[in-house]
Amino acid sequence: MQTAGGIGIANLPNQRHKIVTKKGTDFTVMVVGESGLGKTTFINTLFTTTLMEPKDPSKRAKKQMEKTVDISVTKAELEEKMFKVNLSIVDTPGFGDYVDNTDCWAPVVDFIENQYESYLRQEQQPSRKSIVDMRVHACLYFIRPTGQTLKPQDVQAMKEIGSRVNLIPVIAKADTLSPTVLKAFKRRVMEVVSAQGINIYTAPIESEDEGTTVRNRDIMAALPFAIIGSTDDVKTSDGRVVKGRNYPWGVAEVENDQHCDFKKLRSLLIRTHMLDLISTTEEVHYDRYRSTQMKTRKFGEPKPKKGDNKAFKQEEEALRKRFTEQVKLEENRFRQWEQSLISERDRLNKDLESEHNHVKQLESEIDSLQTASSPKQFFKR
Ligand SMILES: Nc1nc2c(ncn2[C@@H]2O[C@H](COP(=O)(O)OP(=O)(O)OP(=O)(O)O)[C@@H](O)[C@H]2O)c(=O)[nH]1
Ligand SMILES: [Mg+2]
Repeated sequence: MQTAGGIGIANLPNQRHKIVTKKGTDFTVMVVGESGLGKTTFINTLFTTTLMEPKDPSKRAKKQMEKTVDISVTKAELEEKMFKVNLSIVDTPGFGDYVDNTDCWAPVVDFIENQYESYLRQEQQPSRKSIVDMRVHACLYFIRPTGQTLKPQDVQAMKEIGSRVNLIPVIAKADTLSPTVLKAFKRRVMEVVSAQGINIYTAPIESEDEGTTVRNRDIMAALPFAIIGSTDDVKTSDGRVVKGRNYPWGVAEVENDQHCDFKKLRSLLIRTHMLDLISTTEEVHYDRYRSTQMKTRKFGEPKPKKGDNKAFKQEEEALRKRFTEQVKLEENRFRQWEQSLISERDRLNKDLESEHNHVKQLESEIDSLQTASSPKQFFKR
């Protein structure tokens, strides 16, 4: 449960007395990004390395293989020297399950805003003792390790998410890139982030303590954090047993600063910057949400529902398409039927006309027969 020297949360009360309550502090981290980038694995890794005894390995392997299909929350209580943190980690299904990914971020943004909304409503209640606070304090955005640059889809999603919550960009599966490629990739990602005006979390660096300043600078310089996720114990060439990934060339170690930034990210989240994440969420992001909502609606009024649920929209689109096709089909059938009716009418008309002609002809025959015979004779008879 604890790394050397504890996980550091015992320092939190010294930094901010306000949040110390018997109940403890709520702290929520969310992971988002494309499907298959190791979000679920990262959560499992975080829990096995830091917080919990390894669970049944067979179960864990199974969990890793499965695609996350719903937003799910894993909870843990961290406690150190009487100070308690209720940690929630929110796992989300990866993007890329839909044909059109333009609004892939919508469910994530919905989740974040729903938590703000729920807190806002509870704040407005007379009794605020039992407030459930699931506001997201940090959102880890997983970037595919392409070695190239950010995709337009990532830029869009990061813009939307970063304007609502503390966004921490993360390069997934860092073991698949060589150190040189990784370094260049990190630089390019940061260039795009600043060029596109994406709002990412920046921690305060300066501190009264020289050591802390150096450490903060070191953590922030690592952005976007390159991570390796694994819950497997593997043996290194020098005989250590570590969490990592086995390769023919050696072991990619999760908790080795030479291999990836997992430790830095973990430290930022649950040790060094937890408090800053909590206060910026409260003072910047939640405050922004609250003031925008207050401007646009009356006190106590529920949030208007948006019809931008991606799955729902696509289903609606498919239904509409099917309906239009069905109508078209029916219309065609009707037109054909109409056509056959018209030709049948024409045929009948023609028949009628020829019958009519026939009658006329017969009449004129009768006429000519009558004029041929003498009318006198006729009357005589
Ligand atoms: N090489 C490498 N593979 C990884 C890493 N992390 C996870 N994987 C593998 O990538 C695959 C997908 O991992 P998941 O954790 O299920 O990915 P996810 O992001 O949760 O995927 P969705 O739930 O579909 O969004 C699994 O086979 C993992 O073992 C990593 O750091 N490096
Ligand atoms: Mg998953």
